[in-house]
Amino acid sequence: MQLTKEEFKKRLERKLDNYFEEDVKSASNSDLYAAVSAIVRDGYTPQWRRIRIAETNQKQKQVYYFSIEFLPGTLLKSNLLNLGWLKTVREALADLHLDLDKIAAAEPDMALGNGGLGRLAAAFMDSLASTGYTGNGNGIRYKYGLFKQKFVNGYQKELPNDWLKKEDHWEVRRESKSVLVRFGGKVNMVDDNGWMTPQYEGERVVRAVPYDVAVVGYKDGLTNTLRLWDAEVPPEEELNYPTITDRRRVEDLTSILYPDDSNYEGRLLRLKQEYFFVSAGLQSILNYYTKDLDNKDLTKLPNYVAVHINDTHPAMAIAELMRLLVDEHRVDWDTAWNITQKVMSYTNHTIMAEAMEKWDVNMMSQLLPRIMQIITEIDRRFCVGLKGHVSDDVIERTRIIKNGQVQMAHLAIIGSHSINGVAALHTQLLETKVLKDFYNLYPDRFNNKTNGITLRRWLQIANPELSDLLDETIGKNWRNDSDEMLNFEKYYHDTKVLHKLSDIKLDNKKKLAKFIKERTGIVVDPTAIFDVQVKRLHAYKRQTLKLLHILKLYQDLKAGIDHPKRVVIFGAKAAPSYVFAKQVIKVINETANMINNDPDVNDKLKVIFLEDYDVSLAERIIPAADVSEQISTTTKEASGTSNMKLMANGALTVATMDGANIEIKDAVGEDNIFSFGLNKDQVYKYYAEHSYHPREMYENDAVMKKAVDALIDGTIPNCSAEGQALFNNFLGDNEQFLVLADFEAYLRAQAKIEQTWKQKRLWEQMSLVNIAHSERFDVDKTIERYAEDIWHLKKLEVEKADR
Ligand code: C3B
Repeated sequence: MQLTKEEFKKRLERKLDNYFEEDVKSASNSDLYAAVSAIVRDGYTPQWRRIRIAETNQKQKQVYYFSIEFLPGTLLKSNLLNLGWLKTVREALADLHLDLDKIAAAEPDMALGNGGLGRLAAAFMDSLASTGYTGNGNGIRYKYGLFKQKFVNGYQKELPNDWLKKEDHWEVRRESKSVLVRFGGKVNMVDDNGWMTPQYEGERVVRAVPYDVAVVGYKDGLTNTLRLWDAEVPPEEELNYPTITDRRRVEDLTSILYPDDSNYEGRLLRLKQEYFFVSAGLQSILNYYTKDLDNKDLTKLPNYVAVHINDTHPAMAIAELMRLLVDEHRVDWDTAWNITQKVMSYTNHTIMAEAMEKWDVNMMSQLLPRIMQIITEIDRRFCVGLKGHVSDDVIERTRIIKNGQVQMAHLAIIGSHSINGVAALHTQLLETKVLKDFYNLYPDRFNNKTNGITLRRWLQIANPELSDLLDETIGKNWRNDSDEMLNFEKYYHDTKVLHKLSDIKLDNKKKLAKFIKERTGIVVDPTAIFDVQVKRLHAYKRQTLKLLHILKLYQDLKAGIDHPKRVVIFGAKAAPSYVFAKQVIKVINETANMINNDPDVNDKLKVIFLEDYDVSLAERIIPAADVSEQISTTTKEASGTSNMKLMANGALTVATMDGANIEIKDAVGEDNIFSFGLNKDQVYKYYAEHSYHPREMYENDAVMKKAVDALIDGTIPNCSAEGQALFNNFLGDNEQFLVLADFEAYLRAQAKIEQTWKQKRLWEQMSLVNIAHSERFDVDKTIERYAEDIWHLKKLEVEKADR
């Protein structure tokens, strides 16, 4: 639907008047945000409804993406862009002396995710709608999103993120779609007319109420649904929850997102959360299938429904679908298993052992007695089926229940028809190392789907100036078809375009410098190299290697050795219980404090650790980056996605050959990336031979020794304990992230960066090549591959007028 500026202004006045009895002059940004988002909602709601009707009529297959995290960030600008209204609304507001960016900043981030995994899930939602596939998100409506990070004396402090304090403007409560979820109690199997049926005793019943968020596709796209479940006391069960404490226990089920993205904690509650959203989601799918689609034949379910298990957190979906089919719909086991395997597919997002979920059999039996029975039966049949075909060792290694624990990855693999990794190297490591036994059993189930990013958010919204330059050079169609971005490479020798590119970057850096000044009081020079590392804080991501580089630069500058000006920018949250990660934050903050206040260094080097990194902050930092730090220990970063966002915004990558960095190198060519460090074979050799002896490296390399010693020789004030902890870690033979092994190569790569920086034109040319080739990581391409290879979806046919 088209919207004119005049029409928008009229609607704005009306909304402000109705909601707040305000006018445009007196309204606060928060009022204006509420009014503009209401206009947007009015814009998409009719099509949202019409598309749901079309879905029911056409009965096409739909995918349900089950994920314990979704990290969309803010939605106002994204919905405006996708409706095709962004420009009109921006201009209409400007006519009224209002700034869309300021109004949009009043929206709290929907931070229902920790990092890459949750952000990818949100990008997939946007992409499914934009490419025209019916895809639904299924997750949890956490009352508190990922914690707000504050630094106090350099230490990370975590504060609650009460994002729902103000009303959320995008969600719609759909009480009529509520379902009941059962926990605990006893289960007895009784014969009911020849069908063994569970009888529950003493269980607790919780009501799952869905809140639907519209996912507005780009331009001619669909409007899909992200369904987030909240837990309530069922009205008919009120007597069973007589006290406030009883009630709170139910509501607490959905109150917090666990801030641990590769370890898990709060075990029992986490297990409850996992079952809660999986059961609610599957029940609502079956309700839709049997009632709305009026389909009684459950053997046809795989023709209509694909359920995707995003990492192992929703893996119980396999047992829960079996329960629903066998217990509630009386489908025999073999048929139900066949249906389940065809419906389910699973993505693995990490090979870090601590992130492979395992649940205690006793805990699961108490909390989910029927599910535990079903998993036991799946495990039994798996073992029986393999007996005699493979060695007993293989069966022992691959079975689901082992040593009193339920291996969730094994359940996910055994119950799915597709298992994918998230970058070529990652998938290769799954097949040849981590899941090798399974790959031997089911080679056809394994496939790779390299991650992607939404260029709509990371270019069109976050970097409008660069987007305009693309329009002016290659034409506007790249906004619909990212392949066209490759044409940007034709401007490799175009001085005017190269200059423009550099002006745009400088402009973005000035904006970020202003923001840094407002946030931290620190003045940074926008002409310096903006060197960016933004991602969760983890030992394997090696913010520590960056720290050692900073210390080396500092020591050089103190000794009169010159370097081009550099501003190092970090954004990273550490899991609250992750002691080492928090020590790293403290040491970086104290190092930053020391350097930023040292007159000897002047403004040659600045270190800025911005608090509370989230999607909105990423949108400010990424367009202003010159250098993208992707320096994880090779084999450890499954894919990475900040690498793709930074590349699309013209930053040059310094990278180990890990995760999707390898594919970035393939795309841009060796000359347009700064690659360094151990390859995967060297890393595995260290592990296999126990031959990593960092102390020898340290003793034999004076430069390394000096940088590492700065951690303990009193150079950095106020962090002797934390400095010592890092020092001990670096020098231990069991330091599995091999930081010192890559130190020298990293310094060489950084020296090359400095030389290249001095060749302005070459830098701009490399930047241009990176932008052009970021089309390879357009999430729409990733989604097309999932839709075709895994989910077998067709696009929904919708009349233009219905969109
Ligand atoms: C992340 C991985 O660490 C990244 O390499 C990857 O790009 C993203 O997932 C998306 O695939 N990841 C995460 O954020 N949380 C986990 N629990 C596991 C992986």
